[in-house]
Amino acid sequence: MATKNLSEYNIAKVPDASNMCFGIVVSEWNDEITGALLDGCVSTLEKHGAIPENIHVKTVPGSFELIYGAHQMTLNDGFDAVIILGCVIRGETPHFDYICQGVTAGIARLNATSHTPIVYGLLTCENEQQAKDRSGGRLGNKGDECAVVAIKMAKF
Ligand code: DLZ
Repeated sequence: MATKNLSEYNIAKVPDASNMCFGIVVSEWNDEITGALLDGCVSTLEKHGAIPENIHVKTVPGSFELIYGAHQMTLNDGFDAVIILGCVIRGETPHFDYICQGVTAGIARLNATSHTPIVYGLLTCENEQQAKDRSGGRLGNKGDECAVVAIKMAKF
């Protein structure tokens, strides 16, 4: 059983983000979950000094479109890091596996080829409860974790 709290981190190891600019692409599918991921992500970026004008949020219909959205953001030289936020929940067909594999491979490829780091905030869950647990519930918020990673990678 998972125990790691996604919102816990060593605050002393997070650089100041006041001069950094972030792009966030968030999926509308499972929007209750992705909205909570976005809230966590933005508030953690701001907690570390990022100013709201330097946090640019764009939505895409589903997680598969996160690849295109992230790619477009990396073409804009203004971002120090790009974060993708999405949630895929297993259904009755193998669609879940194709989406998870497609997004993961697409974002990994982009990350290796783009000069802007991309942070992978895709929840891949067996059911809605697992998604709730990781978007501000029992296991913290993946959005918080992504914000901290984005700041560290922007500094990198
Ligand atoms: C089609 C689909 C399904 C079944 N499930 C999800 C999901 O759980 N999470 C998600 O973000 N998107 C889902 N989608 C939509 C696909 O990501 C994509 O938007 C469509 O296949 C159109 O390209």
